[in-house]
Amino acid sequence: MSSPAAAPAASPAGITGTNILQVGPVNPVVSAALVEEFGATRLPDDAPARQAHLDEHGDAVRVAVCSGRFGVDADLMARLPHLEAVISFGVGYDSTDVAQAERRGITVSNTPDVLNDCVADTALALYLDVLRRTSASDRYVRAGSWETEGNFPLTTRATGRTVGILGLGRIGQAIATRLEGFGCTIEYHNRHEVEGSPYRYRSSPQELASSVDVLIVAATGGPSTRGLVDATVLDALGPQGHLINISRGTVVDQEALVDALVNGRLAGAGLDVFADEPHVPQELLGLDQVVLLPHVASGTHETRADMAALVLENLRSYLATGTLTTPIR
Ligand code: 8YV
Repeated sequence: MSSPAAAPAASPAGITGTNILQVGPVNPVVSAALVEEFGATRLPDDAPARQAHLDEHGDAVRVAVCSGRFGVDADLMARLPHLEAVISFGVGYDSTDVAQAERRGITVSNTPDVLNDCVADTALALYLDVLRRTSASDRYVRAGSWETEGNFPLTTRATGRTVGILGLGRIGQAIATRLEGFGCTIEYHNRHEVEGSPYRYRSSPQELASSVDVLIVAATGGPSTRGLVDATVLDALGPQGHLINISRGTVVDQEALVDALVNGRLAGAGLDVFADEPHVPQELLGLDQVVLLPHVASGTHETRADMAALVLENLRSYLATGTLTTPIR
């Protein structure tokens, strides 16, 4: 005979059950804990069921747990009048309406630092792949072209390049450190010059792009960086230049990027993120000089476990003390 499920323990702040809302799919360890440890409810994905759920439970919700992909957007936040905290899985939180949260005194957390290494590793994987064409070479062998066509065309040296980092935060810094191992000269542009940084600061994305071989986008997503890499920046990078993006698709004007790649005004690109995921512009699929990844930068067993642990640590901390461990900053 199975034993009855234990009732979720009430927290000191009295937050439990329908006071905690899961928004969208989240990491399986997090969603299992939300149900088993906290008795949380999940917002249905289907629009009518979602409306009905919000009509019935919206008033009760005090904490929302979401992800960088499916956050608490403006409409949803407006339906949760007693929301106090948003706990988001991922370092990026551009899917949550932070401006409304600030106005209403709603506290928001993300999962910084634990993913720096894996995201930086992915940036380097794209860097090497785009310059040395490893994915394209692999396709060449698999297609039997080595036997029929002969040697693969020459590629571009990856060691000793000048590389621009757009956004020298924690992830940008981890990328720069790795590139130093490749003898690269690092330059950067950031909202503010980083005090004590050994790298040369450039005052705009365009100025940075015009002085480097490869531009790596590591800036935070959201309204303040939307379209930061536009046609002007891409043209400054030029026909010998390469672009890597491991941040958010919205930071780059995707239409301008596709146009520059298709028309040879940019040498190549390595992209882990897109403007409208999981949709990837059709024009990019046939371009051998472009490496396309399905937003996997933090996607290792180890890092996702660390991110899940940090989400749950934030939730437990909020329930016990009313404060988050890693509020956004
Ligand atoms: C996650 C990410 O895949 O942390 C981020 O900002 O983009 C990725 O690590 C994503 O947030 C999952 O929702």
